[in-house]
Amino acid sequence: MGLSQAVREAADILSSHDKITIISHIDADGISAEAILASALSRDEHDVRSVFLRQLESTRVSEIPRDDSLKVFSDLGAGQQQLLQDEGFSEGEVLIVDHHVTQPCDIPYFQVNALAFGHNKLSAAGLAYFIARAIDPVNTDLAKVAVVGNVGDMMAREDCGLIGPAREIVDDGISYGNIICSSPELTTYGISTRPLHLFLSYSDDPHIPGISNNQSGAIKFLQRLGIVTGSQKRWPVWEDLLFEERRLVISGLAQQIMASGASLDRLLGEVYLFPDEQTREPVRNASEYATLLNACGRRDAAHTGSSICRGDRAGAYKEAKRLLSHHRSDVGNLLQFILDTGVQDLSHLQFIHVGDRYLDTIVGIGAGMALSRLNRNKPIMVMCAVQGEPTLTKVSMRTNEQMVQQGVDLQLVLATASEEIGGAGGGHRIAAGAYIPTASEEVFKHRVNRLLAAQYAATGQDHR
Ligand SMILES: [Mn+2]
Repeated sequence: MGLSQAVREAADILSSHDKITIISHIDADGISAEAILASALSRDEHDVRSVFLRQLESTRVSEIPRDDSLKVFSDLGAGQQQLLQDEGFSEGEVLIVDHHVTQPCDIPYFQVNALAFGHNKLSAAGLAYFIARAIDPVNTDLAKVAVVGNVGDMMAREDCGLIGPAREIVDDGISYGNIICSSPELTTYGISTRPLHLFLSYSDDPHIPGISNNQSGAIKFLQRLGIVTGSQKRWPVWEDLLFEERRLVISGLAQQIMASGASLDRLLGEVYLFPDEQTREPVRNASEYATLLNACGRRDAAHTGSSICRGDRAGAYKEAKRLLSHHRSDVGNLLQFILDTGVQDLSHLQFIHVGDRYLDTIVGIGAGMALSRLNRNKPIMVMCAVQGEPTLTKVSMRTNEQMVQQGVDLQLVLATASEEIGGAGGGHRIAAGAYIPTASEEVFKHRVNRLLAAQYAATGQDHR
């Protein structure tokens, strides 16, 4: 069976059920996937309810209603099929729409899994979109939400744009008229809302000498090009600049990067803009939209994020922006804490434990931001306490594209090291997380350090 056949079959299963419960993940991809499925099904007059879960685990199963509805697991489920079986979910009441590694199980639950068809750059929201489109082509307006989910799950990161089936979704949105693909465009985060000098100074993939993490350097650079004056009352955002001004900035940045001998590869790519949204709003482009959804999900407000995906630009949107500003200030405080406290250095790892000061759902973001301001040649690991789980420690790791090219694979490191001590972990090569027993923290970090050393050694690129 190919992807399109699985999608067709899933659409038929959905169409044949009146009552449907969607169980989805709380991140941007999970929220987008849920919103797409729920929109398509409501339009088709099904009775739909949704439950959002941070993780599908035994302590959370009670949140899934035990009734005669079809249970659609989206952005989760593939890796927890044994649990579904143990909990007594029958084959006929389950549909899995996921893109995570599948777990073998006796009951052959029907799943549409991107990985199973060889697509590792297609997220759950992308699959949900194809299913929605198969239910009714009228749902092509939802391509926009699917692009947000894919970008939120970093599907565009490695290739500086979406590829394969995910790129087909972009084309649907372009034809429908609610997506503009801007290319070649700066891939830096924050084109719609970030004041220009901050936008440039936060840009660190690739690292731009004299500008990345250097606000005054970024301001001087912009003044030198005549883009801003010294007495700026209101900072423009990237989207405000004229085409010629953008070209001037891009060639200036390219010169700085080339002068340092670094590669220009990741500077430019495809950026997805939404012309039906107001300028200077986070929903104006895919990556800021995804951040808004993540801020909702991380603060127990996934339903608010879903309302936004379904078009709310009033109450839910206002609430989400409030959550986003809290989220930003928490992340800022966390970053400052890491920089002020300093990291411990192991041979192949920089490490810090932030205790119970911050939400465990934001430490990964803090780790990513800290990495570019610390040693950019060693992966960073941040540990923190988990609220309400005194015996559990959350681990977040981040690295960068350069280290990935040298053989670093954080998903493999964390999955291996956590499994050995009875924890669980996974993610991507560049960003991964794990939950481990608090009692094993010391052993764990040294084990991770050794695994990283082995990865560098295997490619002969040990940097020490
Ligand atoms: Mn996902």
